[in-house]
Amino acid sequence: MSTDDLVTTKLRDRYLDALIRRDPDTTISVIEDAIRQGLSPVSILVSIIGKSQIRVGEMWHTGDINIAQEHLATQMTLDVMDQMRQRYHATTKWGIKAVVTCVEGNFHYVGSRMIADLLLVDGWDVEFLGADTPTHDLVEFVRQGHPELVALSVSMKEDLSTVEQIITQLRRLPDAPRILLGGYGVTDSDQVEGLGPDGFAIDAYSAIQEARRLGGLSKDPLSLNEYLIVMGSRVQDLRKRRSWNQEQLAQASSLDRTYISAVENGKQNLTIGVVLKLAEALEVPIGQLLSD
Ligand code: B12
Repeated sequence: MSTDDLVTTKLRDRYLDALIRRDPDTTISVIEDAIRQGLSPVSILVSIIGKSQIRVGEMWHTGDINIAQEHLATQMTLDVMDQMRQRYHATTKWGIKAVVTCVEGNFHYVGSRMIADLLLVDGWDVEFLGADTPTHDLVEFVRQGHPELVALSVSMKEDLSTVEQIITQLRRLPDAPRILLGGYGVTDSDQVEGLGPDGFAIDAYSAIQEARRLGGLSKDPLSLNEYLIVMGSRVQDLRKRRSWNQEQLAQASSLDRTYISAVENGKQNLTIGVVLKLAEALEVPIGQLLSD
């Protein structure tokens, strides 16, 4: 196991343990540790929170915990995800709208909340409808709101006929959106293709890539310019959290103030040496400035 995997496994064990012990403070501090150690939002959501939720659900399915304990754990996780939403902000707004929802009959909404959150961080305008949205109401909602993308979450194979109905009805709309399908219930690509969505993804990593492709955005996670904008806003955010002005950061990092200003505006192509200086001055691991 690599050091990274080991770090993630330890954090996940602590997170799951806190869920089962009903200890919300520890769930939050585990995620803060994960952020400090430079894990990206998608890794935290999928590898720590998502996998723990799967374990909690399995414990309910096998009768090791009851529904009240499962509900509390899920609620604690949603609280943690709320906090993550406050923390991560999109650096670029694309002006493209996505509606994210579970199909009618599907109550497994944590995964779709993750997709909605990752799209938000990626710069989409997102309307998250949550669990069990009736097909008729969803189609009407889309007709009125004109989103460019509808992301449908399917957790059970039994829901596939509902998906077929939704796709058929959405296709009939004058301003039909692109349709992205995903979730635990749609792992068989042949079956999915038969339903005719525009895109399909089995995990959160590829979900955002697929959404970008359908939205006509660059397929690469970030171009160099976008990356510099992201890094610049991270530097600015960290500086402001210390209540420093640009001059103070310039002094702490032995750089020029005009240089700091260019960095924060995403106008400066940085060397690794400069990133190191900034990370040291801001007292964060270098990965927190660099990671995608
Ligand atoms: C937790 C859980 C529950 C909880 C849900 C709590 C909640 N509020 O979410 C409760 C206890 C309520 C529950 C109920 C039931 N469950 Co349940 N549940 C699970 C479990 C263990 C984990 C689900 C979860 O939270 N995963 C964590 C999230 C983060 O993962 P995820 O949902 O897969 O999402 C990820 C990806 O799939 C993807 N993704 C998700 N949505 C989307 C959307 C798009 C567009 C894209 C691109 C990607 C994407 O990205 C996410 C992040 O990586 C799964 C098993 C499993 N391994 O998934 C069974 C499972 C889904 N449940 C199952 C069943 C059978 C049921 C019940 C029928 C049980 C019963 N007898 O009542 C009910 C049905 C409720 C309903 N009508 O929906 C079965 C479904 C099997 C099938 N028929 O296909 C599963 C697979 C368990 C099993 N192996 O039997 N369940």
